[in-house]
Amino acid sequence: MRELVEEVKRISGNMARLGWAESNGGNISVRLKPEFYPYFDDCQPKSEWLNLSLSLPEIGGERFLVTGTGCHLRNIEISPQKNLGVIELDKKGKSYRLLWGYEPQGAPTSELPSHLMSHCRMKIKSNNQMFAFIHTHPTHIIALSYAVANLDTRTLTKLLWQSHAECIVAFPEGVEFLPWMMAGSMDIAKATADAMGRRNLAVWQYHGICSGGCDLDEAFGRIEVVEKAAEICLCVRAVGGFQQTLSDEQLLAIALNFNCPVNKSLLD
Ligand code: 2HA
Ligand code: ZN
Repeated sequence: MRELVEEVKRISGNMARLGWAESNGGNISVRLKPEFYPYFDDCQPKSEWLNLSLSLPEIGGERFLVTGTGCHLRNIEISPQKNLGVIELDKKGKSYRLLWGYEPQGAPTSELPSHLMSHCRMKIKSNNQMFAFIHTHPTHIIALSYAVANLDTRTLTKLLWQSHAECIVAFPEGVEFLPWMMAGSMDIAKATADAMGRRNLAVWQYHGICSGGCDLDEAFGRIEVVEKAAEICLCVRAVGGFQQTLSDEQLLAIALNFNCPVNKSLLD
């Protein structure tokens, strides 16, 4: 468990220093593997059962390490017990209680519905291999969601694939584009979870990005590649626009070279 907390400290510190987590922006959750459960078996629950207004039987009874609402990610490395908590869902996945953390008091991130509903989909689609979910505010991908007209999943994915030759390998299934919805709402949670059933990345227009992975490094790495591509794309646009770009044939050749099952419907 200590190792996992160290990993969250390292990832959240990096997110803050990259400028992706201003103030209380961004949040992280990890679905705990059963090997971590004994660590909390002796903890007196620190709260009553609290209603989730959701029904998530697929992850009923499971435990999650989650960043706290209002917490600044940069402070996790300084005081993890204040800024992180471990929650446990009831067997039906309808309510949760706090087992550890958020000292002296606090609650999970305002984006908890997006996190938990996405964990549900990721668990099912990956046959129980995906455990990490990150939401954050990378500058360039947000800027791109203002700069390009009529964005949709296909347009955004292709633009990113063409802006950086490693993209099609990092996210061969594409990036879901979600038009603006209210942060923390059930609408954005449902749309994000649906996206996570199809892909591993979802861009929230004018706001940020969500990423899932087997572990935090994988989820974080995916965002790094998207953000790098968005930065390159904006640089190119700022100096007069694309004079040439990767062709569909070149993109497919890269995917083939790395044995990537590319979603061809996202190409012309
Ligand atoms: O406050 O990033 O989307 C944390 C957020 C909300
Ligand atoms: Zn946010």
